[in-house]
Amino acid sequence: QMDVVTIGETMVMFTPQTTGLLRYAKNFTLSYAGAETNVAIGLSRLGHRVGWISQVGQDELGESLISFVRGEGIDVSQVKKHPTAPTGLYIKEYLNQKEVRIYYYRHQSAASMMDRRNIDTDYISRAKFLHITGITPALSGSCREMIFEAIDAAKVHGVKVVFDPNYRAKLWDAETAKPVLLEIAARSDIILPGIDEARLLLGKSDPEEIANDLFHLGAQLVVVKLGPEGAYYQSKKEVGFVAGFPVDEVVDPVGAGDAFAAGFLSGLLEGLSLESAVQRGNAAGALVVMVRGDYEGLPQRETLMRFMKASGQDVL
Ligand code: KDG
Repeated sequence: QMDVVTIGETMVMFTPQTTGLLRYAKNFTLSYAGAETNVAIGLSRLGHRVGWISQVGQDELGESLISFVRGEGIDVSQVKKHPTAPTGLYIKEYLNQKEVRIYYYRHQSAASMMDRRNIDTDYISRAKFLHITGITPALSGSCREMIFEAIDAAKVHGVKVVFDPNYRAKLWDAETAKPVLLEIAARSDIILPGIDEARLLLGKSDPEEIANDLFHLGAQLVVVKLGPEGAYYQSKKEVGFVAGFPVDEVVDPVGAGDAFAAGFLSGLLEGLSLESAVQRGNAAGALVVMVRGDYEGLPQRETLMRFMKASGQDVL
């Protein structure tokens, strides 16, 4: 029995220890980057059982990646090793204090070689939620097919599909992405778009109109993430808005959406009201942006509860 199963590529990330053009960087810190494992780590730290479907290279960095994810308490039994394609890399460049550029070295990576055969229906059927993002279908045609296969497997077994559109402009252009992301949205139960992504996908900026459009496609629950302001939610029965938590200083905004998904799903798994689940998502998001790194700030349960209590905001 599993609470959440997620699918996607996680890369080994190299972060330079100095600012300036990457060409001059000599010392790097090794870490890991992947939206889906960020969500998985967030859930695991909050005490939920999570599994990750993926593929790494048969190489040292692949071993490092698997150890890391396993170390966060995530089931890695569905992570395969590709005999020839390498583990994908993600390199950051800090041009100055404010400007960051990123470089992917993931074209034809081991994970991008995933296909339908990476999906074990039985494994997915044991979860309550299947979490997917719009990054995986951008990796390759076979990854796209795999995502639809996974969604079908979930649907057959009554596993709820949670979709974060996570549009990545470096992987595909908006015209190519749009129909694919909308097709996935149409097969998802819960959709968690950021406001900018929703604008890109639907051409609308009003959260209520966005949610209505996604309901027409077939969603049952939509949360539009509004950044530091908070999040708007809508189900068949309820609508509402939950304000974000005040943050001392935004050190690194990356990973906020993933933290939100982890906090929110954690709330749903525990049977909280929609409003409280959204609030828990907001709290996890706030905690992540106060720490440098994509997943480092993801809270343990005690940290999350303490932060919510100390915020001065009513705990819903
Ligand atoms: O959501 C944060 C991710 O963007 C980051 O961890 C890297 O998954 C990643 C990607 O593909 O850009």
